[in-house]
Amino acid sequence: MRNFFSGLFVACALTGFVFVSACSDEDPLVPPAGSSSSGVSVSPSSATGSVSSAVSSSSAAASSASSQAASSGGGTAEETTAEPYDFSGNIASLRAAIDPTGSASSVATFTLGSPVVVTGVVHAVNSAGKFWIQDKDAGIYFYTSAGDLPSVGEKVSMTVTGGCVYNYLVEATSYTGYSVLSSGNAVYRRSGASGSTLPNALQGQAWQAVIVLTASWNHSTTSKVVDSGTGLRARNLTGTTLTAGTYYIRGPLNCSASYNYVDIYPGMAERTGDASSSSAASSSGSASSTSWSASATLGSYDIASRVRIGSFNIEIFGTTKASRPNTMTVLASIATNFSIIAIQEVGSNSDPSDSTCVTVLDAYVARINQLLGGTHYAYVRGHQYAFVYRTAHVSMDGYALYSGTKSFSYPPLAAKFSIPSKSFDFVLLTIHTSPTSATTEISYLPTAMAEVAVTHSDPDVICLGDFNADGTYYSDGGDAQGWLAGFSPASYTTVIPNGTDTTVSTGNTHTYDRIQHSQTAAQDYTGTWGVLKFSQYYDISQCEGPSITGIEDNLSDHYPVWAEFWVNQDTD
Ligand SMILES: [Ca+2]
Ligand SMILES: [Ca+2]
Ligand SMILES: [Ca+2]
Repeated sequence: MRNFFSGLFVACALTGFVFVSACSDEDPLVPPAGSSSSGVSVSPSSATGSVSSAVSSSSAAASSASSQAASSGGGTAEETTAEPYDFSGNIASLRAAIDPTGSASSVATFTLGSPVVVTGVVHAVNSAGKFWIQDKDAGIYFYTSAGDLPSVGEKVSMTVTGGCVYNYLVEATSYTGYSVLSSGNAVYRRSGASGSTLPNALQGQAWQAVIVLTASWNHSTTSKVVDSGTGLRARNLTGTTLTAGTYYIRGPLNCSASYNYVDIYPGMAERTGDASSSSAASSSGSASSTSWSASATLGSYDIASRVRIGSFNIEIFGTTKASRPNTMTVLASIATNFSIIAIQEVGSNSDPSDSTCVTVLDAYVARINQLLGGTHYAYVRGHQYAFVYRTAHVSMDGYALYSGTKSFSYPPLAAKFSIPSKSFDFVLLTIHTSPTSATTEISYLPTAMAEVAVTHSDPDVICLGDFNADGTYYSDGGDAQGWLAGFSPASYTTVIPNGTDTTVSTGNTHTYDRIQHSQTAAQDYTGTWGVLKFSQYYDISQCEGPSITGIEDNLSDHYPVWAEFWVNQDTD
């Protein structure tokens, strides 16, 4: 049998963000609100690039040093996000033990009557013994004299023995039994939006925002307004001056009697790539806000038992779309719902240049990782396709453009994946048919699926993408039939049934986007599938587009489709 994989394929490595942390001066035990100690740091830098014939991702770590914490209070601005973490670490209980009313302005350091065991993912680090953790319910600041210096992304556990409330900020002040349970965990961040208030219970949680600086901002100068409508501010605790520009910032939500703050530690302000921000509206002082919404999710899934796989035609996903920060943020947030997401129309809706694809995908995956804090996703690509995947959830065991016996307008991309330490291994084949050739090309897919099954030595083939399998392009067999014509239920499962609306347009309900799998994967399919309709999950009001801001079409003309598979039911 001929080698199906002699075609062009380009592998890309994400050289993620590299954050250089710094040391800090010893903090005063209880710092004054609004103050910041010095610290030496190097500004965050980002580097992206590609290499041939290898897929890898560099590690990135955001962490450490500088400044104190303090203060809290009645600021305004609201959470737009959900689903921070998938575990309860008892942090809400700890907060309640320290501040039973949830509103104390000051409580002197005291020994807890009953020590509280907590578990959380570290999402910001100040200095040894001083860091922020969060679980799915709550976050809290540790302000102790302990010598432990965790890294962002570590899940830590300890028994908290003391606490205080300083200027409305609830703090754990002593603990025993510190241990690191795991590392490299994702940091899910909430974001602010206008019109509502930030309850104190959100203190200590991981936050993200956009800040526009119309002038340089020294780390020792006053806080800046992030959202003039809500009073959310930012404090530059990086130890360095940030020059005028637009930044994505991420850090713990701190507070005082007057404001909520996003504290920016070293490595946690990322320039968006704007040339300058002179046109940005100024609200107070020299900063103003742009809204950044993201981080909603479909809901968590138990990765110990399931893998969620999506497919998304990101309409003409080129450098123009990639240059729109808010649109990119939502597109990146969408990817975080999936362990693997197949992308079509990377670079072009037909034949893109490799360099454009690499540029766009580097930026896309960097943004995904930025949202999560750390390097979690990587990609492989070919032609107008990519598989963006979460490296802790799946192993990518080889990929190549299809070059089998059938001819497609845009030769599909195949990749072999497996689940570490579980039985499920499978081949993904992503396709975007040429609309005018859809009938012919869809009829070729069963053959192509069989061929990549042989090539990758696994009968479990999941074919997913924009089939154009409806409307005037294709006679799908009829909505009552449910399954896609040419894919009889005896041999294939039609995951996305006829009649499902996968298009953004309100003018049709076509089922262009599909997931078909071979029958050997029936044992692996959970029966759970869906269509991610943007507005149901994300505030898209700030998403930029060619004309009108805030419409779904600015993201794509297709919705993502997805399905979940068991990770340990596979026998072939
Ligand atoms: Ca298998
Ligand atoms: Ca529609
Ligand atoms: Ca199977």
